[in-house]
Amino acid sequence: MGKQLNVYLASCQLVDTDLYCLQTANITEVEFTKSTLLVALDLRLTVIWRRDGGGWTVFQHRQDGKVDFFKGWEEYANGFGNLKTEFWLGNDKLYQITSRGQYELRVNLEDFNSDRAYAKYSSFYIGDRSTNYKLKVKGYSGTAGDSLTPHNNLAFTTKDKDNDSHSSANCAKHSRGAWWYYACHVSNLNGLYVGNKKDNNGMRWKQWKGSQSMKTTSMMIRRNRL
Ligand SMILES: [Ca+2]
Repeated sequence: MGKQLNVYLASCQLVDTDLYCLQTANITEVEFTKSTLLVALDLRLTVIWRRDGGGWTVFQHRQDGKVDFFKGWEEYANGFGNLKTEFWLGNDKLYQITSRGQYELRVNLEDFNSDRAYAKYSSFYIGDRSTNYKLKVKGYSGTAGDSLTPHNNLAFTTKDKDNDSHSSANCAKHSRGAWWYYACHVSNLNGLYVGNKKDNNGMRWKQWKGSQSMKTTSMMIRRNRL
């Protein structure tokens, strides 16, 4: 059995009916190897989602468009935004966390009619910088439909680093986001916060609402409890 790190809840907030808590370390599971402890300490402040069994570490959250997500490679590598509002945790941290074991992914979506849906993946892994943070995802279940498996095995692309398979365009520039684009996407949750409208450059999850942009999104991971 791993020891437990102390938990210090900084604050909790309700986003509609969902409870999000900000805490000072990632304590969902801790095995005291040097690397996991370093990762936990490096995260320090982590947003945890409490439903569906709890223990979900949120790495992407959007709710009102106040944080600009149309950012470049280094910002996506390091993370940006505000953990109390909107943020991207960072691709380097996603690699550090998901390389520790087998992780599952959950994507929560809400539109402007308060319709809600989710997509879960039983396996989720992000490669390191040398792979351009390549996405490995599989095992869909949920209510939103699968708009991520088509992005499996693809590198991350930002407006200043084109790793997509579109021969003549940079899909991040074209779609105003940053994602594991091919040419270009069936999901674009880091796209523009365009509000209540249909726009493929918005925060789209095609299998659920076509090109309708979302009001609220969260992407989160949890170590598989096998
Ligand atoms: Ca391209």
